[in-house]
Amino acid sequence: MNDSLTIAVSKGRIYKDALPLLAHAGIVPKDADPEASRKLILETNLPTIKIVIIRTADVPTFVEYGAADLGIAGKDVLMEYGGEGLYEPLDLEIARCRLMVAGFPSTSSDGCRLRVATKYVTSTRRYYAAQGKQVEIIKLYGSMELAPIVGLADVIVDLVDTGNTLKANGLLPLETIADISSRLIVNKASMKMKHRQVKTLVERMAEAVESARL
Ligand code: PRT
Ligand code: MG
Repeated sequence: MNDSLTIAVSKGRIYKDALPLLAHAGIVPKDADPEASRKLILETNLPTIKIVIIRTADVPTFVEYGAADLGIAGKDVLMEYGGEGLYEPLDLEIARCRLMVAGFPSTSSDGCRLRVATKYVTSTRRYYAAQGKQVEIIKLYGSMELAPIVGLADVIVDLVDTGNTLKANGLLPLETIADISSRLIVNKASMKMKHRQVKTLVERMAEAVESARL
């Protein structure tokens, strides 16, 4: 049986924050900087472990379909992806932020349906539905902050960390939908077929999270 493991990670902040945890688990990529090397498959110091570099939103897809055994993805991405196709055994406590409703200080929909611009369509619909509110959701792929300014939407739903991006555009955080951090996810078949390797890796990553907390 094939005893190698492939781990899917997105470049950018998740990769950067995941490196120390992976190192603690004994995994060190040979090309430490995917931004510089442009490689999509990174060999590591361990011949049985490789890392594939993919877009954040594609990580759950790669893992669900078994193109990667494990992955690291933001809870925001996992909530949007949904489904029962993955295991999520560990909160890595990295790349933390909040999924928030934001807008101008005195936002009201004047009795009309609230218009919400976001790339998080599923989470947004679920959030308002839980309050019994029907809203009009406008799907955007970026620059959400612009939407209330140009009158495209009343509010936005987006990730907020320091709040500086909102502030720079005259917007305020209004409501928190969810606290976000990145999670280790595992393909269901790999969890069975490569149980020993996966379990060892999850345990080591859990130790790394624990010691990062101290
Ligand atoms: O950039 P790309 O299109 O490739 O994909 P991506 O934007 O999804 O990747 P990346 O690396 O930007 O984000 C990956 C993951 O990091 C997200 O899925 C989150 O789980 C997590 N994360 C943590 C964040 C932030 N913090 C964050 N602040 N992702 C994005 N932001 C953005 C936010 O969208 C807003 O534009 O930063 C801005 C707000 O930051 P503040 O500090 O100004 O509030
Ligand atoms: Mg980005």
